Amino acid sequence: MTHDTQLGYLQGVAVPPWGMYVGSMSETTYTVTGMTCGHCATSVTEEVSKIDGVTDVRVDLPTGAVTVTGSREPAAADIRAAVEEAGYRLTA
Ligand SMILES: [Cu+2]
Repeated sequence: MTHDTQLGYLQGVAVPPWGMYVGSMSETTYTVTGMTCGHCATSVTEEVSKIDGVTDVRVDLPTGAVTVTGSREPAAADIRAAVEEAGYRLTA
């Protein structure tokens, strides 16, 4: 059916809205141990957000995954220091 084919084509070429950031933004995921609740996540988010160049921090509490977005990849030592300042630890 012609209509379905055209729709499929349009979906196939759709560009995700975040595509424009590729190449200029860096996203790195770290794993933090010791976070047990929303306050923990907020503490880590606040400390990591202070790092120069960091524009966004997302914390997934169940897995401890902390995704850091920035204008460049932050130094692992900076992330580690910020996490420890908040009272938690970065794995490996
Ligand atoms: Cu907590």
